[in-house]
Amino acid sequence: MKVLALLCLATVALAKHEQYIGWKSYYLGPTTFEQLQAIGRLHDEFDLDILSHPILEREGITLVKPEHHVAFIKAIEDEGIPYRIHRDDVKAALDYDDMVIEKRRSERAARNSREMPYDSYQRIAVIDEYLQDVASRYPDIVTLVTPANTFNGHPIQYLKISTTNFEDESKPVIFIDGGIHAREWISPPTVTYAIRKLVEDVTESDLLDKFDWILLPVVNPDGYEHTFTSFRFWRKTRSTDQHQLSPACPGVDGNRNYDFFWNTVGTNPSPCSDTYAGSRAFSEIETRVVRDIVNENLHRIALYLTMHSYGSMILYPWGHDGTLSPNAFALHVVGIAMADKIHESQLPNFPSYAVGNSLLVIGYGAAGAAEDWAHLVGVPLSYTYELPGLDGGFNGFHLDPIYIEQVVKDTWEGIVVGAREAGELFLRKKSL
Ligand code: 0X9
Ligand code: ZN
Repeated sequence: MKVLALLCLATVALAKHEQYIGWKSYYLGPTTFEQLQAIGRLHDEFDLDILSHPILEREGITLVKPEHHVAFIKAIEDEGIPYRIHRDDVKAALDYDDMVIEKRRSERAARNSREMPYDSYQRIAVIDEYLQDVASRYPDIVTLVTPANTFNGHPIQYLKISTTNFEDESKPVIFIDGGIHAREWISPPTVTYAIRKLVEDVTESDLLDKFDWILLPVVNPDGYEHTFTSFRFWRKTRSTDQHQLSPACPGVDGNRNYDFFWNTVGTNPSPCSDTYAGSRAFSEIETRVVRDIVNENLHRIALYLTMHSYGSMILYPWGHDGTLSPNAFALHVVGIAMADKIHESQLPNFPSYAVGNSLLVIGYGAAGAAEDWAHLVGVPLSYTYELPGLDGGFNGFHLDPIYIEQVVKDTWEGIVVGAREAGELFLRKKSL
């Protein structure tokens, strides 16, 4: 019976991921900064889809389309960049992932639990329902906000968590968002887990008493849902009104759409590209929602974290040209403190976090990113987290679902330290 059920699931899964027939993925392990920069160039030349950014002496993973295999291999060999195959058959790997997800989903449905599960990646409906459920169970401290609907009409939802109904203006605000890049599936659960630790399973009550929180698990629900239903490696929004080619090539890269040196580096003018910046800054409703949250609370946001993956990095401004902000010392010290804390609980087989300026760590510049814009307008501590990916055990995923729970717990430890440090700096500044 069990075998029959798995066979049925496999048949359903096989109908999907047709787009990835012939795709392969490779590990790239640059050993010099020149090689790291060359990968940035090859990215444009071969339309690479970098799933996990390499850094010096640490491999990353890139997807390569069938038509570019031969020339791509020649180019990385010419550059002397060490490489090895990651997945020889990307479609088969994704089909297998689907099967496991579906199996976990049906087991969960049978258990009929109200808890947000961390044993698999969740569809947007599960996350939405969780936010609504928490808000209705804890009305004294939780407010559900639905500021807008996406291009495809899906509500964007976030929670405001406060013991003082957001009325105590002396409290610092911590704002965390996730899921702006649709395919980065480990991002939303780190935000929902923060909700759990602030509301349902409180072990750090100072964080609730001394701070107000804004938690937005999925900035880009249209794209996120698209990664489950149609296109696993979708990154952008799903708007079709940006360019005459947009109906054929929907979407804008949300992390190129902020009003920070918009469309100057690390973007591509074609709407068919994964790094298309849109027709103008804040063209997307999703980024406008984040913008409005920041602007409304600017006078007291002490810390902004935007959750991405993969690569185990904590990145800070300025990401377009690698220069440092006047607050770079604090950004670095708090970044290191968060990483150090994560390292205490992290499993030994996980890579340790690299902390630093976005461009200098990743090796490519990108303008229009959320972390830079938030810092520009006045958020003193603003970071992009590239959450860990880990290969092994599973098939197509870069973080096997068996590690979700571990990663969300580790990340929470980093958030705790970040919030406390940011709170201290906020109070010190106010008393000056
Ligand atoms: O390229 C991005 O948007 C981020 N990496 S990802 O793989 N998640 O797409 C990095 C953003 C780094 N921040 C800045 N460039 N400011
Ligand atoms: Zn991302």
